Amino acid sequence: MKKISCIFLWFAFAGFACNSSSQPEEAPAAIEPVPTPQQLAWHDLEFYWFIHFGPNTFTNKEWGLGDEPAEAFNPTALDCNQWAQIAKQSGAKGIILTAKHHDGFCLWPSQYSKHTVRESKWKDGKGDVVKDLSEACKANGLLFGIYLSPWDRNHPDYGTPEYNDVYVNTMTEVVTNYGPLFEFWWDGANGEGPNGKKQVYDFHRFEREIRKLAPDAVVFSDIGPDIRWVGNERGIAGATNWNLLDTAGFTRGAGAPPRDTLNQGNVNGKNWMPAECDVSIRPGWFYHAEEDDKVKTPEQLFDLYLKSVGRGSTLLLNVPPDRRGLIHANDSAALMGFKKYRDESFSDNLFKNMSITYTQKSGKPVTTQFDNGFNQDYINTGGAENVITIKPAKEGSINCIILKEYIALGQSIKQFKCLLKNGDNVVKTLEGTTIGHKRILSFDTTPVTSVDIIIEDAKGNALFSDIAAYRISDQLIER
Ligand code: FUL
Repeated sequence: MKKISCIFLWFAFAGFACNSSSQPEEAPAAIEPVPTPQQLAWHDLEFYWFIHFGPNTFTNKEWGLGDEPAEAFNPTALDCNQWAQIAKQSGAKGIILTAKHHDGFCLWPSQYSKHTVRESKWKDGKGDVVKDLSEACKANGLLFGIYLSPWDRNHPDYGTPEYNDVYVNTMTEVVTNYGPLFEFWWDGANGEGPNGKKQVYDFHRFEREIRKLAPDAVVFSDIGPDIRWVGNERGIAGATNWNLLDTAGFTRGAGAPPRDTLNQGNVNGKNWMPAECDVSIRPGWFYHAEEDDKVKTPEQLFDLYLKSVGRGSTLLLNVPPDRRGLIHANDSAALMGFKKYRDESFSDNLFKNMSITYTQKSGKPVTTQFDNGFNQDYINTGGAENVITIKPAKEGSINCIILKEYIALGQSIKQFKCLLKNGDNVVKTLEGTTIGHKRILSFDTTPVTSVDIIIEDAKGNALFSDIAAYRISDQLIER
């Protein structure tokens, strides 16, 4: 491990020396806690899909009671390849499937349940949606993840200690048969089972088991262990968003931290626990025909992207297949529009050929020319009160700045300002708090000849892994 990081640092320094007039500095100390390699890889995914599909799709419900007949599940033209292809075309990096929702119905023929696809008429009980989707994801170069509701309104053992065995067994089945998984999703919603009882979940055991079964997956719940809920189902992260959370004394579900804490994180939180923004493309999580004209527009989806990915979080967008078992044309059209907006918006970086001046820790100012953004892992621009001056090679008008912190060494920046200048005049001042994985600032279009970034408050050094500027369509500016 040590050897790997030495090689890695050597490359970082070598890259730095080639591009800068300065001598390389020693790598700064990490600001603890730092992300695991799995969490770091997850941050980079930025956008992936959720799929809610099951008996609710056919009974027109959001929360089935678990008493619906298995025959209710009967898609007429189910095609997981169509889902995966549209997901890929929309720029998503993976899909998380509700293998079992609160009604307990298993989308695979589980040997631990009698409420599954096997008991349905679909494909004469020989079908397996989890298998089909895991294969379609592989074929389309997408990652695959699983949502397995702990709450089960069908299973006869629910509300007894035996149900914890059932949950571990089903978890083992899906990971073993359909992995590798990039993410495992534990919903905090919890109520009574078919016998009117509530379950006491053995989450410590679940956590030990999932680590053994899927060591490379990140595990989501209100309080992790890897990824936290963002505190709302609207897909909106806090304008201040720390990747840190204190979890001691809290539990999943009703015992979770307050929603605004989940939304913003804890500035000095003990655990690296970034927020994931889950939201549906339609009002409901499951498909309802009466919502066909309520699909979010490409502009609304882009705004959500700014408020999730643009605030250092990820966007988990739910796209529910219809009763045929296909993604509806309205959803797919909105997704293609959303993708087009992202492609057009972020294709021409106006800071592409920038000269950037900042102060090293030693106090020495460094001026570096970048040909095409950064071609090194990060620049260390020093600590609080430092000024980073960017002069783009060509003057132009911008309405969007993207900043990225090098989070492998922790999250440092607490408060910053961007001064947009035309000659010596400051023509616009933007203020922000956290940056983290990515911060997208959008504002009224402004002609600039240079931009000063002032780090007003930070825990340590401000390490940037990217700084870019764009001119996006005026209608897409965050409101
Ligand atoms: C919630 C559930 O109760 C909803 O049905 C949905 O699955 C959402 C993603 O999580 O807690």
